[in-house]
Amino acid sequence: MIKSDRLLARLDELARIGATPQGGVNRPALSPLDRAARSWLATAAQARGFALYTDALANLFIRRDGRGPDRPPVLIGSHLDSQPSGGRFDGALGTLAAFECLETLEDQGIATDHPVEVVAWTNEEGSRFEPGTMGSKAFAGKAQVEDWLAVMDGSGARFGDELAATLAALPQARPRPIGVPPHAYVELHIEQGQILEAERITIGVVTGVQGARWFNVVVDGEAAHAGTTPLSYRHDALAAAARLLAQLPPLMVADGTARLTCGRLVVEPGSTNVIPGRVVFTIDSRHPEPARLDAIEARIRAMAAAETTARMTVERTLDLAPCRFDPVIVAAIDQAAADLGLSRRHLPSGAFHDALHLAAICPAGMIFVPCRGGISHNEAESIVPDDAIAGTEVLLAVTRQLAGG
Ligand code: HGY
Ligand code: MN
Ligand code: MN
Repeated sequence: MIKSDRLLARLDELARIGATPQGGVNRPALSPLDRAARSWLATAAQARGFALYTDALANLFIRRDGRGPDRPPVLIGSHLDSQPSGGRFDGALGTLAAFECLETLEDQGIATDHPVEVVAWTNEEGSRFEPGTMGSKAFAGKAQVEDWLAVMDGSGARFGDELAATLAALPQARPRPIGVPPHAYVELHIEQGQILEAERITIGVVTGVQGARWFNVVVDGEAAHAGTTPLSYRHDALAAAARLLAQLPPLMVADGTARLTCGRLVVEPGSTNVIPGRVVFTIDSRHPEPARLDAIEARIRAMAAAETTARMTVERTLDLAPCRFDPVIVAAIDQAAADLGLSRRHLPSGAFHDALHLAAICPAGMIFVPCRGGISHNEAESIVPDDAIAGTEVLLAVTRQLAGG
């Protein structure tokens, strides 16, 4: 049994790092607040005698050795970075539940064949530095740190500089090569959707993750006087952007599984009496089927090409293929929930997660617990504490089974 009070207290403590007035968190990747969260967790880890490691992407690993130190570790964890108006549990629950499992193994003197390592992946959210899941993507060998060093955030800060500062801020963590293949990976996360709560189910046995693509669309029109320019002379970048964006909800009506979102739109020069000369906006496109992701992308590109009053260029900035989790891990999670007498159901993940990349290099799976109203990426995100405890008990049971303990 885990120490549920300890888990809940840690969740409250972590939520204070980057706390927002509305009860959420704003803990941008590789920011001083992210560094504070990492140091806070590292201090707790060192107090238990666990070893700390980081790699070129500043992924943080907390290790408890097994009987066979040379055996590949069972990795459990999630991420500590958050959305700007994020909730207290997205990423934090999975990271701290994993740490609670490590502490429980230590408390009870449970020896495992494989080492068990808690991981906090760098920049899962991708909201400060695009794209998301950088840490786990590079760990899975799908990208190199050099690909992103020059990426800038909205203030002009470089990813490479913030990465170096984050690594320097945790001297007690020993560097290790990136991508040491794990024996298995399991991540606990809130569902961020409405299914489990609506069906009054405690455990989501996640079968896979749907695909995700991000686009950056630049619309170049012509700034002009709002009072003197008739319609026929206008090259209104915002009107052109609006025409394309107005087509996204009909695409979701035509294909009820598609999820299309414009999360950011910047208008230049942004003056009341100037016709916008330039607009830059994002599109987040999700679907479980690659062919549908292709069709939606083709539609977006066709609409941009067909625009006559302004030039629209579409750049794809994220492309996460859908993944299915290892049946052995899925079955282990299902069985652990059953053994604990917990209600459970299989479901795919609408959100992407670091587990998507781990699934490419080792047996991987995810455990979901409900969140109230399915609300997430919102400061109002909340959970029922008993669900978090139940999810952590399932994570512990699966970890022990995979690690041989
Ligand atoms: O955007 C996502 O799906 C993840 O929650 N960051
Ligand atoms: Mn997350
Ligand atoms: Mn998230």
